[in-house]
Amino acid sequence: MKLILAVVQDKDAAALSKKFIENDVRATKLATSGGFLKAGNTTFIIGIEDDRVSDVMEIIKESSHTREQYVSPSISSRGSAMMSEPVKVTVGGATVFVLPVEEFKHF
Ligand code: 2BA
Repeated sequence: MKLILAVVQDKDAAALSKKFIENDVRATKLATSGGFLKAGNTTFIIGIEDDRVSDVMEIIKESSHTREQYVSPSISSRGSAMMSEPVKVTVGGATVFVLPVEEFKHF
């Protein structure tokens, strides 16, 4: 068994949840925030049999879209305001980690 941690954009979370239900993929959804943009995103925790990992990865890939966002680097390292141009970053589709599961129990 594997544990998949998938960080996706909030805009993609509802469609991805729906796909998981349709495909009988059990998942837990967490409201998270990115360390860089400090904006909300969604992290799914999925416990899945080894032979279904590639199917789940494909579902995540299909449902997660790349978007461009602008960040204002407005505070300098000394904490004073700076006038600088917003910086464009490309966010997503999804950031996915696959971990081995030593033991799984469902009581
Ligand atoms: P954030 O940390 O808010 O990052 C949002 C986007 O900002 C990133 O998109 C990337 O394009 C950019 N970015 C992040 N750190 C940067 C830096 N130090 N310098 C320049 N640009 C930077 P994604 O790479 O698609 O990441 C989307 C979200 O996935 C992240 O939101 C974070 O919540 C999560 N994530 C990404 N890599 C991770 C990792 N190695 N470990 C844990 N979470 C990660």
